[in-house]
Amino acid sequence: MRRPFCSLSLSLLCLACAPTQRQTPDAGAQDSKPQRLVAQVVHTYPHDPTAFTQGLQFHQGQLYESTGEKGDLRRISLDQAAPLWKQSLPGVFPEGLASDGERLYQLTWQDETLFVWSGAPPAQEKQVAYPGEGWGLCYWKGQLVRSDGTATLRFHDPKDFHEKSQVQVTLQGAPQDMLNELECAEDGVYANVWHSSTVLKIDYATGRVLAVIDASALAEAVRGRVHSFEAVLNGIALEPGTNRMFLTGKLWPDLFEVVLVGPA
Ligand code: DDQ
Ligand code: CA
Repeated sequence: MRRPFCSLSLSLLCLACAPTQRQTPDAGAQDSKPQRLVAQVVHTYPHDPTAFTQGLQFHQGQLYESTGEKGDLRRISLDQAAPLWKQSLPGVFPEGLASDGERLYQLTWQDETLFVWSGAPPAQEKQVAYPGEGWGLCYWKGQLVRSDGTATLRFHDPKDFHEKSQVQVTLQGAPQDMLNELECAEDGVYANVWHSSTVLKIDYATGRVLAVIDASALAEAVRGRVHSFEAVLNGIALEPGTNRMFLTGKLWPDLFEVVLVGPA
């Protein structure tokens, strides 16, 4: 819902307003068609097949993973499946993981607790309570972007995690829910669609889906080596500097480096 009151110049009074819902005037059925891309595997690396991947994130030159179910934060490498370091988080179900370069931010699914980590190895600096579910998380231009299983992306202030604004994700006018792991890129946010082999690339400002990425070759590559209905594509990380893209899945034995190409 748009809040006309907030768009008035009475900005002081607007401090009390709920998060702003951003919309473009022409959002709707006339949305331009998204790009159709395919994720092609260029390298295959080992991944711990017991890791219920909920977040994949480069931080200070290292690769980190948040795992759900049993739950931990771990530092991993492309050379081996076993984590190089990990800290268990008993009693919670960890989810999305983001880095602002200085800290790691880790969501929980239904525990309404955000873990904030700093230092190397990371130490828990604080926990922040928030309402609702936590699915995916990434950091973009001073804000943490959160998915919660709905078609809404929420933008939070990293300082106290209060929600500043939100945007609805649409594909040619149709809301897209089940957005799970996220990765913030310069020109859009990548989102895994839960229980699918599809990754969406979404415009930050309008929520429009810019690209639909078919990552089914990856699910195909692990087929026969995963044994759970919940072993689905989840985990996207872009390497700062090189911009290499890595994708994996929950309980998958492989972590893939991919390139995105147009369909043949
Ligand atoms: N979420 O990632 C979609 C937010 C939550 C997934 C929870 C899946 C059920 C966990 C049961 C564990 C079975 C191995
Ligand atoms: Ca990520």
